Amino acid sequence: MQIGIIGLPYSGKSTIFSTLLKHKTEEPGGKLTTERGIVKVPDERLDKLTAMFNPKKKVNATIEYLKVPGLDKDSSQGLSSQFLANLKTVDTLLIVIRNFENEIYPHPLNRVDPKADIILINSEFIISDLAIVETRLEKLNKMILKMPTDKDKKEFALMEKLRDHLEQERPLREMEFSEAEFQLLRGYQFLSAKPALYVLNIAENMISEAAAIEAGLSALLTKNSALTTLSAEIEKEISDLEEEDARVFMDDLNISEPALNKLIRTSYDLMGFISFFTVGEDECRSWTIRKGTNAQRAAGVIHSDLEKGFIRAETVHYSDLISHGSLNACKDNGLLRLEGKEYAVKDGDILNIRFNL
Ligand SMILES: Nc1nc2c(ncn2[C@@H]2O[C@H](COP(=O)(O)OP(=O)(O)OP(=O)(O)O)[C@@H](O)[C@H]2O)c(=O)[nH]1
Ligand SMILES: [Mg+2]
Repeated sequence: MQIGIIGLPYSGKSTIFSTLLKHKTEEPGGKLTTERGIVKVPDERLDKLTAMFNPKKKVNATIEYLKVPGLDKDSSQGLSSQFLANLKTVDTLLIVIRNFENEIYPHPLNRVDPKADIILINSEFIISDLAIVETRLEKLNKMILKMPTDKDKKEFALMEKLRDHLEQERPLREMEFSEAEFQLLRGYQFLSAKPALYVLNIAENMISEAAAIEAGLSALLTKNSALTTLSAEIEKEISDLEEEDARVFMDDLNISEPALNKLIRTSYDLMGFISFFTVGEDECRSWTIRKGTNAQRAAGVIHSDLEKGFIRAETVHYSDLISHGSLNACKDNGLLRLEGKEYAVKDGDILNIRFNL
């Protein structure tokens, strides 16, 4: 599961990426290669569990981010094939939108207008998707004329539906698809169908206005998209400081945690992920599953043997454990359940898998 970081030139992609990874950034306008990095998903619950069980190791869930350069303001040529190829493996887009002035590195269109940038980027994707759909419709049309099949006719009808939607300048991510349609569309990698997290990169002196700015853009949000605000420069400063100094710095700015934490959690949610935990003296750990995953499959995320030999999942919810103070107290109060294979694991469940090989 990967998130691709994209955005217009000088929007702050490298600053955000390198801060996510706590590395130094390259010069603006620099390297045109993609870079990838694994980032821990911050989770206060895991911190509390770690304090309770005092294990040797704490292991956070992770997300992989990919910085994908090459989204240019000059769209006369369309999106570059390199850019499109780089986005192939990406499930979700993190779109950096600029909302700061910087005379040395000006916006490519010499403007600070987040609304216009969101529309511009979406229309690039819509145009690119529309070209794919039209090519496919032509091809299907020929195939159906030669030899009509149900399969091709179905796909033709679906492609027409996509074309109508795209022609209204709407991204595909807001459409509902059946499972069969979804499978049919998978191979096409439509950009406007990927879930999108807009990250508004605002000037350092504007963070107190963040909520108002977000509200002003909320009308642009569709299904499968979200918006979060940060100042890349501030986030970079926080990450460069020792924990103690960072605390003081954040207190001064009246912020309770780095905005990057929220960004990471929001991208996790947008991808449809939830976490369950395992706890013990050796290790407290957060695991990633899709919403709706059953207990047996969730066991397989830990180890394939646990899935194969699955018997039951001893389950207690994080909030019950915290409110009762210990696993034993949960047991005494009937809060430690034995769940079977088909149990849909909930966000915040603590599991202990009983298995037999
Ligand atoms: N004032 C201000 N400057 C910023 C902010 N974020 C980034 N910058 C500056 O803007 C310039 C471009 O930032 P980058 O992170 O390199 O942007 P980029 O999107 O990676 O740029 P390219 O890779 O060249 O397309 C750098 O000089 C940053 O220091 C911000 O929040 N406020
Ligand atoms: Mg860059």
